[in-house]
Amino acid sequence: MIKSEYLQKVYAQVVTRDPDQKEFHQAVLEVLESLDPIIEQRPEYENKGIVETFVEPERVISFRVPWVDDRGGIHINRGYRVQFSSAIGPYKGGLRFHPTVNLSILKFLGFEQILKNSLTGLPIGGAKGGSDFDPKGKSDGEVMRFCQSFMTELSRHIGQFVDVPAGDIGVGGREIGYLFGQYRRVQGTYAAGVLTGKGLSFGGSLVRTEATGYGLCYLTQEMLGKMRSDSFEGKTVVISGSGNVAIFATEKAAQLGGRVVALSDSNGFIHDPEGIKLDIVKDIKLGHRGRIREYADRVPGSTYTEGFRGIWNIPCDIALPCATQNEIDGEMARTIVKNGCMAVAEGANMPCRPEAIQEFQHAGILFAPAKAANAGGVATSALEMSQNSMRYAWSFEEVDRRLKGIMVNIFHNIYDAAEEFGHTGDLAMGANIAGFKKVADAMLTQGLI
Ligand code: NDP
Ligand code: 2IT
Repeated sequence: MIKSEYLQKVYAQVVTRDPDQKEFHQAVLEVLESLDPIIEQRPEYENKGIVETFVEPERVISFRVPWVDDRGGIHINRGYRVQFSSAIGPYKGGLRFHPTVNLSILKFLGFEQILKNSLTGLPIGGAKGGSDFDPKGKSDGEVMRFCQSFMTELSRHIGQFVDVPAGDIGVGGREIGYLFGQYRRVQGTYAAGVLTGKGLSFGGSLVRTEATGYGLCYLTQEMLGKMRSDSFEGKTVVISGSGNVAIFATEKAAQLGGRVVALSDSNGFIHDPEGIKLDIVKDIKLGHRGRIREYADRVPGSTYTEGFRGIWNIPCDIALPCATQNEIDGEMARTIVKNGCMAVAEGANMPCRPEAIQEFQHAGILFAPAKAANAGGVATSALEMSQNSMRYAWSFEEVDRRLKGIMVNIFHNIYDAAEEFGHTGDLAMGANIAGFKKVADAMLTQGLI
């Protein structure tokens, strides 16, 4: 519930302006509910109209993406880039290729990205983009032609000092390679810093592939240490999804002594009580883009169950949702609590519905919100931009050390912000306040309005 009349008015206007953008409303409400104490303390935010400016994207670009399939059939998809905020740096955020993509989802993701990027402590603004293109079942040639067409149009709107896209759902190293190739071709310039998540031979950074999942575990480990004097050691971990974030969260959780027993995709989930064998998952997912059900055919003692929601019935000490938004509702959250879970950290963006977060907080379970917990991906993207500017590449150990330092800092920053405003332990509130304050002060100082 929002208390401040000013924030209530801002939220009402967001809903009235775009009544159908449910995911965007959800993300805005979750943030505004946290801002009451800081709005009370800093009346200039209201007097200068900071919050109503903050919730309106600086620019929304929508474009046609025509492409030809392997049989000569013509397809038209829709492409978008939401350039939400450039108050503290060039627009920065991923591209999502998934049939569900629409403006509501991209605006929620772009909005969250502003706060997340602010929390990294690095100079990057917030953006998100993508297309309703479905890469599943498409040949490499089809994906390449789609990416080329997408970038032909997007290229006029981005640049290493303007807007720097990266990957997200459905966009990994293969897609970034095709997108970069087309950017280079149409612009006639080698500006490596225009995209992140690039291949290592053309300006990519070591650790970027692993960064979101590793960063999630570094922050979770710090949270367990500071708030429970505990760690991953000996813990049972359930991770949803089996894409980039889930795979490298599994790797790091296991390195830290945890036992990951379940993974999922949008069709179903696997359960391996002995601990997931990650080399087999990598072979299935990264080797030939297969489905997670193959795991159960290859590993005796493991099972596959249809339906991705059932994964949260498996008891665990630590839950890391790493698939997509709104996958954990109130009922699943109650099951997770009942089964004795001690910590939930969001690897995906907004995987927990508001009722679920309430369940965790009421039960006294540790909860690390996405904008802090999964910030390792974009933070390492910013490290990739730094290396591109220097025309230099750091070692794996160097980037990993910096990533870990950033995640530990984020944890302490959000913990301290929650404490300062009288809500010790409420990391969701701490993340919203700390992320917002930096951007709001930059807006005030620059006289953006
Ligand atoms: P991938 O495309 O690599 O993997 C996505 C995974 O989530 C797949 O297992 C996919 O299953 C599953 N999934 C996607 N959509 C749905 C759905 N509607 N219902 C159920 N399962 C679904 O993406 P990432 O791992 O990169 O992204 C996962 C999450 O992490 C997203 O929320 C993303 O925004 C967030 N994130 C990603 C970062 C990155 O650096 N990549 C950084 C920070 C956050 P299937 O194969 O069946 O579609
Ligand atoms: O949600 C996210 O933070 C990402 N998909 C990564 C964005 C980036 O620019 O690396």
